Amino acid sequence: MAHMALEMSESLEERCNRILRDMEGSLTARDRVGIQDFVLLDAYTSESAVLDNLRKRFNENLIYTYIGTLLVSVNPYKELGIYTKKQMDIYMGVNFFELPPHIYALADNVYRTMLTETNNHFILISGESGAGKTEASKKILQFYAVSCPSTKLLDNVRDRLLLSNPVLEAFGNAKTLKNDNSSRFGKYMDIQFDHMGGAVGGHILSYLLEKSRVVHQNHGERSFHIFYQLVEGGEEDLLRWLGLERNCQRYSYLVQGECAKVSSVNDKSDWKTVRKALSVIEFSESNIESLFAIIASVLHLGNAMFVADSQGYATLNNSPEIHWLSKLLGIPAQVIQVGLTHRKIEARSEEVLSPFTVDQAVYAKDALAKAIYGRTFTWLVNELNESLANKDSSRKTVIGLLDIYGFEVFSVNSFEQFCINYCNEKLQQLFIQLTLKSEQEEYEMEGIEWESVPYFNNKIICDLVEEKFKGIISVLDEECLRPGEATDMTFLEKLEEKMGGHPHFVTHKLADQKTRKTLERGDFRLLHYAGEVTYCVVGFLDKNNDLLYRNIKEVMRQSKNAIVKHCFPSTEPDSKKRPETVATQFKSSLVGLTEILMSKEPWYVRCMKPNEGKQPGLFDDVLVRHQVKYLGLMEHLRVRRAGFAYRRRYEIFLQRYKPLCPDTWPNWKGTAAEGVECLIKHLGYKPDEYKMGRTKIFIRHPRTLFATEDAFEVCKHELATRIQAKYKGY
Ligand code: AD9
Ligand code: MG
Repeated sequence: MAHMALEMSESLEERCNRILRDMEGSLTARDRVGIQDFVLLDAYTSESAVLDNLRKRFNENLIYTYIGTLLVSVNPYKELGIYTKKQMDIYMGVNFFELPPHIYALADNVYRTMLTETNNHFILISGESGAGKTEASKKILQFYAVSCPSTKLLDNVRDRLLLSNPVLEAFGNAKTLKNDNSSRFGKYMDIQFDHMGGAVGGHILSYLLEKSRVVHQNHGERSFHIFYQLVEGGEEDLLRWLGLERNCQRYSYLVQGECAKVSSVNDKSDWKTVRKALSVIEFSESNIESLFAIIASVLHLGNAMFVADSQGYATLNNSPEIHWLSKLLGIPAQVIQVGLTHRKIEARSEEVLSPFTVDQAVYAKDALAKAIYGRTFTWLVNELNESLANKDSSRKTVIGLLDIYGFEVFSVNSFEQFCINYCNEKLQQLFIQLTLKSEQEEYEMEGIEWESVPYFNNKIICDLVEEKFKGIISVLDEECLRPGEATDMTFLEKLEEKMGGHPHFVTHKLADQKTRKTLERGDFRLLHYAGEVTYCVVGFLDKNNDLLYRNIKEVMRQSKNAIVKHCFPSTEPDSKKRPETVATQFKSSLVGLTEILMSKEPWYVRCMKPNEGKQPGLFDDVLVRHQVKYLGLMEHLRVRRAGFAYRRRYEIFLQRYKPLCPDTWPNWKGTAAEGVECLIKHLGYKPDEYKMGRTKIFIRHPRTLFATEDAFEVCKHELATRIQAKYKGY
């Protein structure tokens, strides 16, 4: 409030100058800590200057920098003590540029814009694997949890929103070589607010979980956290009931990567958090039991060993695993045994059981483990949504948080990386459409003089992957339609034949000419916007098909475990009708996501990785420069610098600020554009600070708008006092 009183005695111009001084800081401070908004950088067009500024700030533990309202964040890989309640209070309700850049400032600004404009927003958090996206999204959620109005009812919603995170992370995150807590699914979360700004509900959409991780992990990686949490942290009674030993090494599905223990992860205490969260979110005790029974079943399934009988067929005689599976899933042991060692085939309108070889049985077992886990994950998200749902039908506005798996390149990349990197291409495309492209188109449409900024449009790569009939996904689906004939290699041959001439596709034959790096037979390479990735085609067809034998589904349908029963409903279309392939489903879900996002106002957090070694204090110039390049920061900066930070339709601008000028208050008779002209003349806007378009006013710097907004607040306060005084006697 003292702050407010000070502002009231300041003129608009004085205020602008003060903010500008604060922003730029003294020259010495600026030398040391760099500039907090790249837009103010003198040599703003030079990549080296941007890099220098990032490095300077990183070395001073200043991980955040703006480009206008876009927030750039560099992962510090250490606790900085900047996410305290005190910090939240500092940033609450304060204009964006008056304090050092912070994720809280962005969160607060989005929130206040949503409240004043009563419209929907989303925050797109992007960056490669390990850059800090999930951490950023958690900080934003925590900020809202603390800063939004609170009542007993709202506190309940708040707790559920917050606790949905550890639960989802336990089931959907895992240690990879890039990140000890890597998101293996995409997450879009809407936080719903009522007209008073209270967080009243939420909704989560999840995207393509990497379920192959359940049965296989590369060296140095783990399966999903929940397995290790249960084995390490589960209470003695619970483990006994589940038939589990407290030793991850005992479980075949947990030791593929040979690193069940991770120093940065505390499975035991995480277990406690998850267990408590499930209760607060009000999962019933019986559902919680069923959930852990499923996790344990997957581990038992992984240990089931098939032995070949005299004819070479798989058998599973009396294994203890089958006993536990039977108990935990509530299915007779004999039924499970037959289900895992046979498939049903149709022979002359009759169904007969055909026995598996050991290899086939192992394959079917893994497919079942993946299906159970994947479907349980979907069930979990639905339950969380049930718990977060706001049943009240009054109008709400939302802030969406998008935190999806980041771009990743390993030494061997498979179908999963192909999907993840395709998803990142789509998000980059969305970013381009919403910022660079639409920004420039808007200037043109509004008749504002503008020198266009060239940028790399990655649409060409999105098309290469997703175009109907022609793209990689189409070719893959085509091959999946030729069971028995098509193989991963025929898929590759078709790609080479069809995409050979594409500038972003490198075949085996062309490898030397295009990138001067040879390719192994069985690989293809894509030149993504974020760098080149070599994909190994082995497993592409299989993972895209994601088939589960019909009779094993029927077995699961008999389960007495409530969640399994729910996940394998009897109404499920049977395998005679071909389900959509994984890649095609993923493609459609990304189209759906793009539509959701396009209907909202965008905000951006661009996360960067300072080094590959997850180390604090190490700033790798080459790595960061590469990210500056591919994240399109230079282009964004150029557009921002040359353009206008804010724009408002004349009608909206006039409606809000007309009390600030006696000529426009209370009623303006002329057109909205004339009213705005009159208003800003009165406010003393300088000619280079704004431009009048066809339908909107464009304001160059946010500080001008903020100063106007502050003047409006003061005016509102004065008006309220006058009204109060007038009606005092009544
Ligand atoms: V992935 O695409 O899901 O693999 P993210 O989500 O981008 O990736 P994440 O947020 O999980 O990365 O960050 C990786 C690790 O970096 C975290 O586990 C923290 O140890 C560390 N990190 C990230 N951001 C911060 C931060 N603001 N402060 C401190 C951080 N540490
Ligand atoms: Mg993540």
